Amino acid sequence: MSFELPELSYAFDALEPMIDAKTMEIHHGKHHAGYVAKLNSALEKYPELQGKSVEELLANDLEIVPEEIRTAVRNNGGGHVNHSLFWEIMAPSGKGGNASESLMEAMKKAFGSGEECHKKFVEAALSRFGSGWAWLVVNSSGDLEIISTANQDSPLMYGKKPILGIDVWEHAYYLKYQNRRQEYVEAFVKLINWNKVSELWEKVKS
Ligand code: MN3
Repeated sequence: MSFELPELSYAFDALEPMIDAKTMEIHHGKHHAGYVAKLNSALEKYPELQGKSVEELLANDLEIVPEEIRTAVRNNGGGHVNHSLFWEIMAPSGKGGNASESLMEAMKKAFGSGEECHKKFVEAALSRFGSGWAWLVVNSSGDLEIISTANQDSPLMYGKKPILGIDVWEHAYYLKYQNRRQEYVEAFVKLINWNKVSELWEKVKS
């Protein structure tokens, strides 16, 4: 069994004008597809790992993955799982709904308010130096936390479950925004699929 590129649930141009169709097409069809292909190729010599989920491979800093392919699985398994989540937690503008009552309560508990959570998330996305991600995760105590990771590292490697994430690699925004990461981050926030994030929260917390 090998990993597969998930289909998008919307068209490449559905997130316009915040994220342009060309960026979506290349990001999904070239970058994400590349992570999937390289992950499968890294696992070729290790049939015993091929039945594992990507979450199992990445858990505990990839402890079950042999040294020889650990970097490849870290980068490409991380790339696969990160992007799979990324596509799901965006929705065409105005269609993403709102955070559920339960998620809102958790935000208040962790950050004081929904606005403060939002602010910390944006700060994490802007302050990540170079390529990486900013995340809203559920930690091992079941509380929300904002973190950022370098490259394609997934919060799953550190025992944290992501329910929202933004890709701040330049490939995610360069065609439209060039070096203006802040404009991209502000646009992304308008695309968050809060219905989906709330659903993930329900799943992870139980
Ligand atoms: Mn990307």
